[in-house]
Order: sequence, then structure tokens, then C-alpha cells
Amino acid sequence: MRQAGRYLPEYRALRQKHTLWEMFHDPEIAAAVTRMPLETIGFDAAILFSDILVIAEAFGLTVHFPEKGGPYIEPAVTTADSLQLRNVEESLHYVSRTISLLKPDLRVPLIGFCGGPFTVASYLIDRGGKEGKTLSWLQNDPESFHRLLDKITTASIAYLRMQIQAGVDAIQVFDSWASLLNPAQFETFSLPYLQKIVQAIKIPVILFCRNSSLYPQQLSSLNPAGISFDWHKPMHELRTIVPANIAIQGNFDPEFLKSSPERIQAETRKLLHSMEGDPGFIVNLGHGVLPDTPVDNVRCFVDTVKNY
Ligand code: 1CP
Repeated sequence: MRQAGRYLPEYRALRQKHTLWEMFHDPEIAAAVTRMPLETIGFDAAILFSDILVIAEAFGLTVHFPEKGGPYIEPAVTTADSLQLRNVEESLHYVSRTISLLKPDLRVPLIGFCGGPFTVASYLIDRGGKEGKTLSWLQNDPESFHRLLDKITTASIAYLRMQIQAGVDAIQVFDSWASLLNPAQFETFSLPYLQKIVQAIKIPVILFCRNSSLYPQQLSSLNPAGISFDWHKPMHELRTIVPANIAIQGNFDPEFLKSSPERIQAETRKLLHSMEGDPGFIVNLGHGVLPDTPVDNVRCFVDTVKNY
């Protein structure tokens, strides 16, 4: 969860020299950033340095990462019919190039990813749903909203297949903004599209939503390899709902890594103890590492797990 984010001084140093857009589009830089947290902290897996929004380029749209304010897409999408998929391999070739640069000497598995179709739609329409246009579209014209989600799903599957061809070992799907939906809308506008992705992808798929702990049954029904949980329910309680063949990962509040090393050690051991004997448990945060997290605290967290 955001391993290569702004908490790493070497990442911040590189960011002084390049825009975020350049860093995502330059395979040498993206590969170097992917490796950074492995060298500094020693995680058990690497997550590709990219962003869920670059897929907009497969539709001929431009993605902006301004220095202030969240990322946005131009032009904003206002009709399902206006969205035309181009050649994914050509539009996003720099992502496969990054993966090919990384794979030969990476000693841990590499996780590729894409956004959940609903979350990507929310960025294509209105900056992650921030202007309310996504929700009003799905309420006023659900039929065309489904057509939009279908097009994004087709693009996402092609994009993931390209990543797999280039060498990623597992996939995480980030449907972050599914948290904007009520339970009935979640089952209509998020879940069926996650299901299409899980069914189409033949390597392990981990599902993430911002409020996944509300939906353990629904997410388990898609039979993914794993589910990433937020911190609103204890992991051992979630495990009683999620079948043993599905791995569960989580679930500390990212704020937790800003507490003292003593507390990090104690709480991490407590979580590990509560999940003892469960081979399908992956220790993680419930969302990304926050920018002002001390690097030593992240290291303390990982070391506590490794030494348990
Ligand atoms: O220097 C900076 O300002 C960088 C911030 C940043 C980073 C590190 C952005 C802009 N994207 C990324 C990389 C990224 N994004 C990764 C690679 C792995 C890593 O670096 O550890 C991944 C997996 C993502 C996924 C992503 N991007 C999501 C889903 C996960 C989540 O956080 O919920 C979302 C919603 C985005 C959109 C996005 N890109 C960047 C930001 C700051 C945001 C969120 C903005 C918003 O709230 O709308």
C-alpha cells in the first residue's frame, strides 16, 4: 500500500527533479522508484510504480498530476459513447517497459495493478467523484453508466494482460472510491465489474476497496486470491467470514505508523498473535503509507513482522 510514496527521502529527492507525470512515463525512473522501498525497508513484494489513472491514455485522454490538488483527466468524459478504446499496448507501452526492466533482477514478486472500473470512471468524470457528477450520472442514467463501466473493464483487462505478459506476478485492483456507493449501488456498479476482472485474469488477484470491511461476503463471492481490508473490523473476525482459500491482508490504519516504535511493535505482535496459524494472512496497512510517516517506523513495522 503506497510503498514508494512521499515518506521516502530518496523518493522526495527524485521528485524535486521531475514532475510526477515524467516519473510515471519514464521506465528507468519508474523502475528505480519501484526498487526504492525494497532496498530501504525490505518488503516481501514490490508494487509497480505507476498510477491507476494512466489507463486514461488508452482512451486518448490526458492525465494531469498537478503539484497542488488531486490528479484529473482532460477532457472530462460526459457520455459513454465518446469513450473510444485505442490500442492498449501502444498507449501504455512504457508500463510494460518498466516491468521488463525490473523483472530480471528483482528478488521479490512484483505486483501489477489497475483501478476498479467504478473508481476509474469517477476520475474520468469528475476527479474521483469530488464534484458529484459520477453519482448523479449513475442515478439518472444507469444504462449508459453501465456501458461506460463495460468499456473501462475491457480496457482494464487488456491492460492487466499486458502487465502479465511483461512479467508481473500478481495483480491488485484498487476500487478505492467504491466507498462513495451505498450497498445496493456497490452490488450494481462495482462488484460485477470486479468479478469480470477476477474471472479474466489467470494470476492471483487481490481486491482492495476503501471500505472493504463492509463487504467481506460480497468480495469473497468473487473468489479472488486475496482481499485487502481496512481497519474498521478486526482481522480475526473478518477471517470467520472469508473462506480459508482466500488470503486476507491488512489492516492497520496508516496513522498507526506515526505512533511510537514501542506501540508499533506491541500492536503488530498483537495482530500477529490474533491471526496465528492462518497461512493466508498478509500483514499490511489498510490504505497507503502517509507522506509524513517516519521511515524508521515503517522499518520497525516490517522488522517486527519478520522477527515474530
Ligand atoms: O509525489 C507525489 O505526490 C506522489 C503521489 C502519488 C503516488 C506515489 C500518486 C498521485 N500516485 C502514486 C503512485 C501510486 N498510485 C501507486 C504505486 C505504488 C506506490 O507508489 O506505492 C499506486 C498503487 C497508486 C494507486 C492510486 N492512485 C489509487 C488507488 C489506491 C488509493 O490510494 O486508494 C488512487 C485513488 C490513485 C489516484 C491518485 N494518484 C495520486 C494521488 C495523490 C491520488 C489520489 C488523489 C485523490 O484523492 O483523488
